Amino acid sequence: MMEDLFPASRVDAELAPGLILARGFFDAAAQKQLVADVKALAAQSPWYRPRMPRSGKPFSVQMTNCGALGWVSDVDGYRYQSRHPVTGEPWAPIPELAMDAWSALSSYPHPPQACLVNLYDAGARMGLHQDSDEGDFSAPVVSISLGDTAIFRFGGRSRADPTRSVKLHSGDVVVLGGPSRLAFHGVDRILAGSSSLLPGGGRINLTLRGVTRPMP
Ligand SMILES: O=C(O)CCC(=O)C(=O)O
Ligand SMILES: [Mn+2]
Repeated sequence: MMEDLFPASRVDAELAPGLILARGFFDAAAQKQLVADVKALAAQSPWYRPRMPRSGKPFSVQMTNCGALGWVSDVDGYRYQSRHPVTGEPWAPIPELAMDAWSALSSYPHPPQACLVNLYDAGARMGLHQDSDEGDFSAPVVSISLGDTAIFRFGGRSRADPTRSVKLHSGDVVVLGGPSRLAFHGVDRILAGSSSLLPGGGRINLTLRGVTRPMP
């Protein structure tokens, strides 16, 4: 399949109105620190494999969360909750470096309430979807890539809108805000062996979000 890929450059690019790609936002040292942070948070809030609503089909990605609220999916549907679905414990705090990316890139005056952490192995993918389970869309979504390169697909606010793809490398950060807050997006595939950041390969994605309307 032909992929309409943006060239990799280290400058911030507006891929669509409100859809910003901050290439190489995290340098190698920061990426290593974030991996250590994710390892630590996963010791408190372990990886688990969510299931699709209704069908109960397992996701190809493993997930955990950090922050006040975590996004979960099971046969009953998608929702945010303050406790890990398997352990019943509160989620671990959001790593400081992830908070830094939010502060630098979100242009939003409130901290994130949720951070979903996705773990992709070489065969994992994420279908085209909108991030629309939040009760309020005024905060952008800030999404951090670590490890193997992902082919990230994005389109418009309607599933039928045309899509384009871009490679997300380790250290890149994507912001879905403004007119692109509800843009469809997904991960078509992971380029196995493209990064040596994670022992054993694979990719980690941290997705920071606001969930409820902030108090005035
Ligand atoms: O892994 C990514 O880059 C995107 C993840 C995503 O869209 C999500 O978890 O909602
Ligand atoms: Mn998403």
